[in-house]
Amino acid sequence: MSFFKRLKDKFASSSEAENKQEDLEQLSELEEQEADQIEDEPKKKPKKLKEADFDDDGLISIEDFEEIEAQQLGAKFRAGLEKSRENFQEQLNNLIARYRKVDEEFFEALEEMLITADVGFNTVMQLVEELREEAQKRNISETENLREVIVEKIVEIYHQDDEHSEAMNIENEGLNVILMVGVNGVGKTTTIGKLAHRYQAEGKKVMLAAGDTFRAGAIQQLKVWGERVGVDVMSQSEGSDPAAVMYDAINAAKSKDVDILICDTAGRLQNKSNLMNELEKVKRVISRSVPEAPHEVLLCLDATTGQNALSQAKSFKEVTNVTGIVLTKLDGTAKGGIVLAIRNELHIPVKYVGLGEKLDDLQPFNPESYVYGLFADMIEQNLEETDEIKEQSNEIEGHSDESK
Ligand SMILES: Nc1nc2c(ncn2[C@@H]2O[C@H](COP(=O)(O)OP(=O)(O)OP(=O)(O)O)[C@@H](O)[C@H]2O)c(=O)[nH]1
Ligand SMILES: [Mg+2]
Repeated sequence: MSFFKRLKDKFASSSEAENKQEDLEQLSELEEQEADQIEDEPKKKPKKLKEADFDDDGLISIEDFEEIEAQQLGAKFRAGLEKSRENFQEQLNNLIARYRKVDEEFFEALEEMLITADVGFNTVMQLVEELREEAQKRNISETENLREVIVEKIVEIYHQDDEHSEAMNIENEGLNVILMVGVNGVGKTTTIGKLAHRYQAEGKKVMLAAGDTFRAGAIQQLKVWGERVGVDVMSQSEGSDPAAVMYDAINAAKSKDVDILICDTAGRLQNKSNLMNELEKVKRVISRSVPEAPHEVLLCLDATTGQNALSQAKSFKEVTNVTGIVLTKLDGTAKGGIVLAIRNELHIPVKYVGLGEKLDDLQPFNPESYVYGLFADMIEQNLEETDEIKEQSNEIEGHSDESK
C-alpha cells in the first residue's frame, strides 16, 4: 500500500467521510454502480462511532476505538496545521510546476523553501541529500512523482536516531511530578491546564502547584485553570520562594494520594542567570522529596518564534535536564517545519503540540499525524489522481479486450 494511502486510511476524519458520502449521494445511482465496478479494491471509508461494532456489553472493540481515535487525531492536526499546510502545499505545488524535471536546480529551490519554513539548516541539508539519493535509486525524473517521497522522508528523518520516545514518563504507582519551564508567554500555564484536563480524563488524580510567584496575576491564572478543570491548586502568596511552594505542594500531593502533580514556573529569559539558577533550586527541592522526580521537565516553546525557540531550548538544556518539548501555538504559524528542527538539532523529543486555545487542543506529538496535517489535501488529491489514472487504464484495457 502506498504511503499516502496508509496515511489517508489512518487519519482521514469522519467529517470527510460524511462529505464524501454527500458527494456520492449526488451521483446518479448508475454512476455509482459503475464506479463500484471500476474500482478493483473497495474504498475503505473511515469509521464513525455509530458504525463501530459494539459487543454484548455495549463496548466497542479495541480496533474500532483505535481507528476512531486516530481519525480524531488526524482531524485535530489537520485543523491545527491549516496555516502551515496552506503554505507548504502552495510552495511545493509552485516548485513542482516551475521545475518539472528532478535536477540540481529543483533540489536547491526545495532547500530554500524548507529553510524558509523553519525546518532548520542541518535538517534540510540531510533531508534533501536523502531525497537526491532516493530519486536516483528509484529513477524518478519528474518532480511530480517526488511528492510522496518527500513526505515519507520527513517522517523517516524524524524517526532516525530515535533513542528518545515521545511517550511521557508517567508511572502508574506513586506520585509523578511534571515541571513546566520556558520563557515568558510561551504557553506554560495554558498547557498545564490542558495537560491536567487530559490526565484527569484518563482517570488520574491531578494537582497543580503555582510556582510562578513572580508575575502579578500568575497564581490567580493557574487557579482559574484549576477551577475550570476541577483540580486542586496549591499556592502561596505572590513573591514567596517557588521552591517552598513546590515543597509544600509535594507534601500535600503525597497526603492526598495524587497521581500527577504539575508545577508551573515563572517565565524566565534564558539570559537572566539568576532566574535560570532558581530553576535548579526548584528541581533540587523536588528531587529531595521524591527521588525519581521530576519525572518530566517539559520545556514550552512557542512555534511562532521560529529559530529563536531553538536558541531558548539550547539555553534551558544547559541549566536543567529538559526531558521533552511542548511546542505551543503551532496553529498560529505557517512555518510548521520548526518541529523537525527541534527534533533533529536538539535531540529532545517533542512530546506535545499546542494546536489551539481550547482545552482539548493539546495533542501528543506523532510524526505521522503531523505530516498528515501538513499535507492532507495534497495526499487526497494525489490519491484521487492515482485512482483516475487507474480507472482510465482499466477502461483502455477493457476496450482493448473488447477489440480482441
Ligand atoms: N493559538 C494558541 N494559543 C496558545 C496556545 N497555547 C497557549 N496559547 C496562548 O498563549 C498565551 C500565553 O499563554 P500562557 O499560558 O499564559 O503563557 P505562559 O508561558 O504561562 O506565560 P507567563 O506566565 O507570562 O510566562 C495565552 O493567550 C494562551 O491562550 C496554543 O497552542 N495555540
Ligand atoms: Mg504562566
